[in-house]
Parts: sequence; structure tokens; C-alpha cells
Amino acid sequence: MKLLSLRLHHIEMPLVSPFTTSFSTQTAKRTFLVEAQLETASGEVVTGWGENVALDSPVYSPEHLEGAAYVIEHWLAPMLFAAEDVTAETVGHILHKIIGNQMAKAAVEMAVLDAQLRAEGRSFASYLGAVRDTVPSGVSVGIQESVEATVGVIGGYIDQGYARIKLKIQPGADVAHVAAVRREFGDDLPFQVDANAAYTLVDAAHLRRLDEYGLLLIEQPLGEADIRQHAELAKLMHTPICLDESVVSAEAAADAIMLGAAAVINIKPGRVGGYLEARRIHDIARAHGIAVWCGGMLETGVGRAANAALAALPGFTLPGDISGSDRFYTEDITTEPIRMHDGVVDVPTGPGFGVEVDPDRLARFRTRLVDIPA
Ligand code: SMG
Ligand code: MG
Repeated sequence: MKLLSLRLHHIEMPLVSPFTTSFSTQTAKRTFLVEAQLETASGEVVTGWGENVALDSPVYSPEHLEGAAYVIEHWLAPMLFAAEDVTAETVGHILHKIIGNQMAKAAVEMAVLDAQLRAEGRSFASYLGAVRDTVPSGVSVGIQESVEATVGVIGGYIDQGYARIKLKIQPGADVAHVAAVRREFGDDLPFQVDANAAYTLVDAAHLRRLDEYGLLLIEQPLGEADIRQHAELAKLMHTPICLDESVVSAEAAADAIMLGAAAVINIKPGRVGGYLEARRIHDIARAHGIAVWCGGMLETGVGRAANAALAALPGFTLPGDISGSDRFYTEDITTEPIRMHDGVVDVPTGPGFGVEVDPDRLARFRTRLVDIPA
């Protein structure tokens, strides 16, 4: 295929409630969608949509929203326009001289992938080799002001039917909150925590206090670069260590597994450079008997739909952060919101990612439109 044009639709969507992690409080989602136009070998012009996951500021990853948009416009787009054959399978190779910038690369690869699959009339789930029609839906709960508030908010999500609860933690809002949740909802609740790199290995004795609460896992307790220290921590506590921020590529996943730093891996396509690399990490982990699950970056319906298909691969044995659109948004930009029902989300079956961007809502949420012509 030949890449004809790229457009970046910058959008801002209010969140239904503030979302606090160990690194920030978000009240709105600012991101951009990538709209790619490609011409197929038979001369058909197809459009595909991708979604950026880089946050406003570089607090989760080195990348950030404006940086990712800049890199796409000034570095990735020219290389792709110059290439003879652009497909989802060639994007990574065409861009391989650009170091890092996984989120920028992922957003573009995603748009090409959607366009390619739409041209073939094929669903993303079928392309990947998905083995399930639905995926269990977990919800990520932000840090609350008090233990009581944590219990109250989690109770609401349990009543809605979510299959698994993940609670954000940080020093000062950890053991007491976890203990209260277990006391209130019992030992059978599938329950895990995410520290977003808020601790250091010096905190091992403190973190070990979480062991008595039967958590599914603790996600990214230490820094992004601390793979070896995660391996040390794993020797000191029983709760399985899951890596998120540290796994930026298939190579990083392989290192983490071999070092004993990851009993579980959170796979986020944006963080690792795209859905193809995400599948490679799934394959590596599965071959090593390491469980994986699909993470979330507060995606709109576009990203969530693609994540649901990814999570339908056989190695995704734990519920992902694939909550319904209404967990973060009163209105999504896709014509049909992502719905959680009976603890699951349906895997889309339509061509491409199987969702349509609603032009009116896109226009309403849009703050800027950047055309990148060939
Ligand atoms: O998309 O449901 C979601 C949020 C999942 O907690 C979530 N993501 O570290 O896993 C993580 C965070 C990263 C984004 S926090 C702004
Ligand atoms: Mg995380």
C-alpha cells in the first residue's frame, strides 16, 4: 500500500471523575487520533484510525502528547511517505532507525493496520488469531482520599459486575487501603495493585506487608529502569511481580523474564511500539509460562476495541484494564461505546478494529486538526 496522507485529530474529553495515580491526577483526557489514508495495490483508497496513548506530560513514560505528535509529523510521516510499500507489517521496519518513541510509532502503525484490515474486510481479532468472543473486564481504581472512599468506590464497581479490581497505590495509601478492601469484600475478590514506580528496593520490608492479602499481583512497584531490582524484590516477597513501565519492547520482556523480574507482564501496545510487538511479547511470555494481561491508557473506543481483540489471544489469562467507555467518559467518540456486561467486553467482529469514529462527536471534542500531506 502507498500512504497518501496522515491527519492528527487532537481531542479533549472530560473524565467522569478525577483519576489519581502515584504520578498525577487527571481530570480530562487529552490525546490525538491518527487518521491515515492509504491506496491499495488495486487502487482503492482506504482510511484507518489509530490512537495515541502518550499522556500530557512525561510522567508515565519518557514520551508525552505533544512530543509524540511532533515526532509523527516531522520524523515518522516523511519516512512512511517515502516508502514504496507501507503495511502494518512493514511500518516497524521502515521506522527502525528512529530510536524509542514507541507511542508515536504505535499510533501510526495502528492506523495503517486498521486501514489494511478494512481493505481486506477482515477483523483485527481474526488477523491476530483471537480465541475468544469476549474478554474479562477489569477496572483500574485511582488513589482515593481515604480508606472509606476506596472501599466505597470499589464497592460501586463490584456492583456493576467488574471481573477484577486494580487499585492504584503509593506510599501512604497502600497497606491500610488493601486491608480494608479485603475486610469488606472478602478473599475471593480478584484484586491487584499498581504502584506506577512509586517505591524503591529500600521499601521491600514495607511492600512485603502486602503479601498477607492474597493479591493477584503487584504492578510496577519500582522504577522503569530497575529490572534487576524488581528481580531482587521478587525474591523478598510472595505477591507476584508484574511489570508495566519497564517492558518497552520484546527485548525488555525477554530480559525481565530471564532475570526473574516478572512473574506477570502487563502488555500495552502503545508502550511497546504497536500491536505487532505486543503480540510478540505475548508469544515470548507464553513460551516461558508467564501470564500476561492487557493494560489500558484510558483509551477512547478506538483503542479499547483494539485492546479487546488483543486480549482475546490465548496467553492473556488474566483480566485486563478493559473497562467500559462509561468508566471514564459520559460520551465516547465511537458510534457505539465499549460496554461491560456480565463482567466481560465483547471482542469486535467488524472489519479493522470494528468500531466507527462518530464525525460529530470527533468535531465536538476536537481542539486542533493537523494535516500531514505526503
Ligand atoms: O485505561 O482503564 C484504563 C486505566 C488503566 O491504570 C491504568 N493505566 O499504569 O496501568 C497503568 C495506568 C497508566 C495510565 S495512568 C494515567
Ligand atoms: Mg500500570
